[in-house]
Amino acid sequence: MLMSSTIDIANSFAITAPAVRVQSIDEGHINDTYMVDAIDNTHYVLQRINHGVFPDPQGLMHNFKLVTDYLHGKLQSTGYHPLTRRVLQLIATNEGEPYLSTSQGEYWRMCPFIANTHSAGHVASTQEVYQAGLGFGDFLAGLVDFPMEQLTEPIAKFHHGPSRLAQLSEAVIEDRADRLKQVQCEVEVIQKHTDLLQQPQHWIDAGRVPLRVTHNDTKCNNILLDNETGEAACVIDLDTVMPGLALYDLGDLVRTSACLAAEDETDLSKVEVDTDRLRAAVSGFVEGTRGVLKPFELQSLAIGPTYMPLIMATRFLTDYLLGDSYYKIDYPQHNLDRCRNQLAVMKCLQEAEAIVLERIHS
Ligand code: ADP
Ligand code: GN1
Ligand code: MG
Repeated sequence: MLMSSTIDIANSFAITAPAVRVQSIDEGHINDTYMVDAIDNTHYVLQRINHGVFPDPQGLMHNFKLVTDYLHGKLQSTGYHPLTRRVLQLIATNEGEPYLSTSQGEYWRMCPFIANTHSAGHVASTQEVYQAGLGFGDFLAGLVDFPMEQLTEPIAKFHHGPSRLAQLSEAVIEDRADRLKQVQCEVEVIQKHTDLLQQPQHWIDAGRVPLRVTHNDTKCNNILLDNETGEAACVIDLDTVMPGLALYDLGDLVRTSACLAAEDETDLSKVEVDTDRLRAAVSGFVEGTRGVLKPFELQSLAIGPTYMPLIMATRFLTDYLLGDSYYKIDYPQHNLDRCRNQLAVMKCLQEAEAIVLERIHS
C-alpha cells in the first residue's frame, strides 16, 4: 500500500478514533516526530525512525518493546514504587504489530502523548535539574534486573571513546568535504584528550565498572516533567537504551543541564557552569539510583561531565568533516559550532569532578 500522508500513517495505528491533525515537533536531532490529534480529542506522538542513523530499526524496536513491557510489568507489580510514574507504551498497528514498516522502507512507531508535561532543556531550574536526575537515575535502577543479553546495540560502540576517536581520524584522512583546514585546532584539542576518551573502556576491561542497561541519551529534553508538581513524569527517547555505564547517563545530564548555554551557542563566553545545577543533577541521579551503584562505580561518575561533552565534540566534528550526514543541521557550520561549544563545555566542567566526588561522599 502506498502511504500518502502522515495522517494516513497515524491511522495505520490502533488509536481510539481517526487522526485529524498532525503537527511536527521540532525537537531532537535524529527522528522525525509529530503530534497527532484524533477526533475524540486523544493525542499521540508519531515518530519516523531515522533509518540512516539506526541501521537496524527492527532491533531497535525489539529493544524498545522489551524495555517498556518490562517496566510496565514492574509498575503493575505490587511492592515496586518507581519515582517516575509513567513509562512510554507502544500503540500497536491495526495489524497488531508493535511498529509500522512501510513499502518505502520507512519505520514508524506511535506512543500516547504524555500531556501536562514539559521538557526542561538548557534553561532548566535547579529543581527541574534535580527532578531530571531523579528520573534518569530511577530509570537505571528500574532496569537493574533486566536481562541485558536480550538487548541489541542499536548503534555499535555508541559511547566507546577509542572508536569515536578512530572515526574522527578516518574522517580527517578522508577530508571528504574539504573542511579539515578549518578545524585543525579542534582535532588537536580532541586528540590531546585521548586518555580521557580511553578511560571508561579501561575500567570496563579491568572489571572495575559494570555494564548496566543505561539510557545513553539523557539530555535534559529527554525527560518529561509534570507541569503541576514539577516532578519527573516520564523518560522518553528510548532509542539508545543498551548496555552502558552509569557515568554516561549522569555525564550527559550534566552536559546538557549544568551549563548555561544551548548546545549550539556560539558566544562561548556564555558557556559557564552553574554549580547549583551541577550539584542538583548529581544528587538527583544518585538518589534516583537508590543504592544500586557500587562504590567504585559511584566514584567513576565524576568523569562523566567531561567525558560526555568530549564524546559529543568528537562526534559533531566527525560529522562536520564527513559533510553532515548524521545530525540534522540548520546551517552549514552547525556541527562545527556544536563541536566548539562542547569543547568549551568540557573545559568549564573540569571543576565538576571534585564537585561530583564531594556530593557523592556527603
Ligand atoms: P529524537 O530522538 O529526535 O530526539 P524524541 O523521542 O526525543 O526524538 O522526541 C522529540 C521530542 O518530542 C521530545 O523532545 C519531546 O519534546 C517530544 N516527545 C516525544 N515523545 C513524547 C511523548 N510521548 N509525549 C510528549 N512529548 C513527547
Ligand atoms: C542526539 O536524539 P537526540 O537529539 O535526543 C544523539 C545523541 C547526542 C545528541 C546531541 C541517536 O540526541 O547521542 O548526544 O543528539 N542521538 C543519537 O544533542 O545519536
Ligand atoms: Mg530526544
